[in-house]
Amino acid sequence: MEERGKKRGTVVKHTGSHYLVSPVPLWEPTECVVRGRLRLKGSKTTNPISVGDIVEYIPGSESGDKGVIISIEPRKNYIIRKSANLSRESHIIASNIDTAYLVTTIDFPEVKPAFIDRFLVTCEAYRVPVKIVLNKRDLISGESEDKLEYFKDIYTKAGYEIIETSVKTGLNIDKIKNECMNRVSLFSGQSGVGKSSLISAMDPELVLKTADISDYHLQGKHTTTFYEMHPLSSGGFIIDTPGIRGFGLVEMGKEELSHYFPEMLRLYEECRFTPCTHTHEPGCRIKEAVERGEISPERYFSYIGMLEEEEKYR
Ligand SMILES: Nc1nc2c(ncn2[C@@H]2O[C@H](COP(=O)(O)OP(=O)(O)OP(=O)(O)O)[C@@H](O)[C@H]2O)c(=O)[nH]1
Ligand SMILES: [Mg+2]
Ligand SMILES: [Zn+2]
Repeated sequence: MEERGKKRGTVVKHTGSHYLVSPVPLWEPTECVVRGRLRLKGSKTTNPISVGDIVEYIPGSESGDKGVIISIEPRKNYIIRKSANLSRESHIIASNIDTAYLVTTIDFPEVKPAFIDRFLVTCEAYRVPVKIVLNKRDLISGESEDKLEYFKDIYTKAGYEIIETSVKTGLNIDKIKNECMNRVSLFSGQSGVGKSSLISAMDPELVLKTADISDYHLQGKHTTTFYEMHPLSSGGFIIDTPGIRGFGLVEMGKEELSHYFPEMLRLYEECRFTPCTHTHEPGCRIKEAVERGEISPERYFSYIGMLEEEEKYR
């Protein structure tokens, strides 16, 4: 096939049937399909191409033909998950990310540690720098203040930065906005935590669809339905994503898993036997650290949960 008029661009939206590609940093999205041969090469993922991918493409014609994506450049990093633990198929959330912001809340909705930890482990495994955004700070009072302090203690001890935000009061919106300048940032997390609201608050030119969480289930309603990159008027690009229902880990070796818990990796060399799974081995430094409170028991339980899952499903 002739490759005349070939361009290099970034995938900025995935709608299921087609992609929008823009020659970023220029913002000129054009609709593209994937060349058949390329599709076949895509291994076990439901989407061989994701938002954030840098591709070569032949733009569409004036007469209305769609453009064609002809190749993908190797990824700097990406975030991948399984929709369910038993599922064989995995899904790439986004690729080539400078910072992933894992948006979460204490209440409304309540986000489970298993979800947070699987997301964080995946970021470590696929080399994605990640920060935790604790949104809806304005809703936290009374008993929830204790839950917040507890949460902060767990994740700062683990080595993660936590940014408390509120779209309602504007808390730390400017801080995130400044951080996102001239970079590619991903906003991900469960439905209803306020990803689209945060992005809209950062840039008055972006008005993304948002919706109240349901009164009955106190869960989000999956308002954002596409993976989409938006240009910030202050420079840089932000990827908004649909709320994630279940975050299943993509296969990892049992020995490898603890390397993706930064607080465990730090002590790994001090275990008497290596490789050590930090479960039954004598002289395990990690277990000692949990007993002494240097590693939070919640994170250790999460680790054990993932380890057992690896055994069950592989
Ligand atoms: N009180 C309060 N409400 C917020 C805050 N941020 C977002 N919300 C509300 O939370 C609800 C859900 O916000 P969205 O931005 O749609 O959430 P999302 O994470 O994009 O959800 P999905 O697109 O479904 O994944 C909306 O009613 C927002 O107005 C906040 O900081 N404080
Ligand atoms: Mg949304
Ligand atoms: Zn050990």
